[in-house]
Amino acid sequence: MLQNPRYLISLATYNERGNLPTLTAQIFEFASDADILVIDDSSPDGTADWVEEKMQSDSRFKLIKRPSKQGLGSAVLAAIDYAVQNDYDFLINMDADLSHPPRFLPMIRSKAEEGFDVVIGSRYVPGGKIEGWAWSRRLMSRTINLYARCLLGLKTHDNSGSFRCYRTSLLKRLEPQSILSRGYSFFEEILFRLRQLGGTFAEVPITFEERRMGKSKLNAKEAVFALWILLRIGIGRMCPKTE
Ligand SMILES: Nc1nc2c(ncn2[C@@H]2O[C@H](COP(=O)(O)OP(=O)(O)OP(=O)(O)O)[C@@H](O)[C@H]2O)c(=O)[nH]1
Ligand SMILES: [Mg+2]
Repeated sequence: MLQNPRYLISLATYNERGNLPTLTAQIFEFASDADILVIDDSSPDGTADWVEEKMQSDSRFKLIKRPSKQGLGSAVLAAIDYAVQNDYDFLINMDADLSHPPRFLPMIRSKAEEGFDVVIGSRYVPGGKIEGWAWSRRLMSRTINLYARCLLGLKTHDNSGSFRCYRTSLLKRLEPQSILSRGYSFFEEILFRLRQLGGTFAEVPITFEERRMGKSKLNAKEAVFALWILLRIGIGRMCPKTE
């Protein structure tokens, strides 16, 4: 077992300045020993400026500032690279819109420290909940999960949520060029790739809370593109190329 494992918590942001002060304060309430990495795509609302100011007085804040909006999946890939390069033992990813309550961090960490390589903060295991979603949004999310389970052969129940802890020793073995997704299909795809590498998975129930401030970045074009990428990966799995 790891003694005092090092945790990096990654937050991909695009116009989340209004949410970050509350979110980061809550994260440190439940995980004061962790560092927080914000991956910001030059948000027009000045999210990165707020992080830069915090970095002056608190060395636990880290920032990757990218020149343009490049997709949520690519932001998490940048966080994976940072966690591996800087020798963290675990990477925990969360959305920055307060949908992933930090009170679940201790439970997720203890499961990871039990030995699981990937711990999913799950809406779809007993005890998991979603607050604030209309039935149509619930149906869409359930359908995407079923689609991903069938196409990619995943055994876990919440494959589209991003609140997860990854063991970096497993992430090190990923070949970043093998990952096709740059957007929202990243979360299903990385589970598929890590499963191929023999990773072990656990799901702990969380309550997902709909964002109260700021706007969603998920649009129809991104959603359709995500479905297309998953279909391509699924076809590749079912019809492997023979040389
Ligand atoms: N750096 C970066 N962050 C992004 C990008 N797209 C989304 N995000 C962030 O990723 C997180 C999840 O995005 P949301 O817009 O909340 O997407 P969602 O949770 O699927 O959709 P909602 O439930 O409607 O909020 C938020 O913290 C966003 O700010 C991107 O292109 N680049
Ligand atoms: Mg959200």
